[in-house]
Amino acid sequence: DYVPVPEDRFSFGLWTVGWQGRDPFGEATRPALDAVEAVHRLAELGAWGITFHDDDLIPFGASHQERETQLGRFRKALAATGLTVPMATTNLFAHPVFKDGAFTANDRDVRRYALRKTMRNIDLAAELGAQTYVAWGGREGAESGASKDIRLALDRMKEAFDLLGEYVHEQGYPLRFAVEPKPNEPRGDLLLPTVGHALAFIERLERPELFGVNPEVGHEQMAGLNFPHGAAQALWAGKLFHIDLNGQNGVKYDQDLRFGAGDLRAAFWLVDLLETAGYTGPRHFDFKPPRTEDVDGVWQSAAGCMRNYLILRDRAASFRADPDVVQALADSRLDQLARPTLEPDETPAQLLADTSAFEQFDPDAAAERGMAFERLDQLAMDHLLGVR
Ligand code: 3MF
Ligand code: MG
Ligand code: MG
Ligand code: MG
Repeated sequence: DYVPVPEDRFSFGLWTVGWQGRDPFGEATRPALDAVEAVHRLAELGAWGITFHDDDLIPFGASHQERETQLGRFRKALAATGLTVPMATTNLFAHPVFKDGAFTANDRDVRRYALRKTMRNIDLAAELGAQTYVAWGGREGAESGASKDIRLALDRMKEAFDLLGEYVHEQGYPLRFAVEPKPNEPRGDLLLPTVGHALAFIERLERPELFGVNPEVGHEQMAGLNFPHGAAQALWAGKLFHIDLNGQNGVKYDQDLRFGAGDLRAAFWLVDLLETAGYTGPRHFDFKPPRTEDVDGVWQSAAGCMRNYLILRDRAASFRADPDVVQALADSRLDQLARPTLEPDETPAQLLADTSAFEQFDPDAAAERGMAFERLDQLAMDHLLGVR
């Protein structure tokens, strides 16, 4: 049971299973993973898609011939396995040229280069059938105050996304962008640090309809935020274009644990949300198999991401189907929350004229009503822990 199939729409970044375990304090603990092998292994495990940064697939600085050879091998592996490329993204953080950012680097020539690097990979993404282009600004940020004028940097960020939106529109690519927020790491402070910042920024773009968000579980949790709430607000805004699933233990460095590790309750509520809110996008894992793992451990970790999602999907469905839960939801008056506060077309004057809303309303009596949330939450815990 809990065996993933392509219909589950699970996808993995090439950089996730391919992470060699290099961290700021230590060298790689694992050999490099060939993209072709990654495609075959992921397909065998039941995944549906693979995603990549340009440089994950084609080494930075590769010649035209090397690029074509590698793309040919990759395409062949995709065709042989049926694995799809639902999303692609640009590496605008690894090469030292991006040490002060890409779209918001102080150096103008670096910004122009970053745009060209991105456009080149957008062409490839479109050619491989991707529907989403993720943009994580890993080096867009600062360590000190005067080094970055944040308002000007946001002007430059808008300029970049407007240009890319225009490009995709002109080319007629069926691609939408998903901006990935992160509060810090590798920069001391990053621009567009949370889902909320990104959503507000998107509305200032020239083609906002082409832009949504790609929230990552651990990134919001690094900021101490409630990830299911952030994902829900993105859904509410029609902006959850993509999602990075992983695990994180609270406010610390970006742990990128396999999905289900870390804050398990948040994972449960997230799966409950995605499965009940009509999210049809990829279930994309952006995790790092810990550097303690050998190659077998990498695939155990990848399989665990999908298995945990499927277990949580099952647990969330059993929670929603339980008649005691249905009753508990009513006791907690979720049905009332679903009801508009005003009557249809009710005006301010009509509300002012409704004495039951104020003059006759008894706040003390209303305050005495318990919300019964603890019983409801314990039912959720029972389902999550598998005892119901
Ligand atoms: C960093 C990330 C990134 C993005 C990736 C896709 C390397 O914390 O999460 O992964 O997800 O660049 O845009
Ligand atoms: Mg991340
Ligand atoms: Mg992360
Ligand atoms: Mg990510």
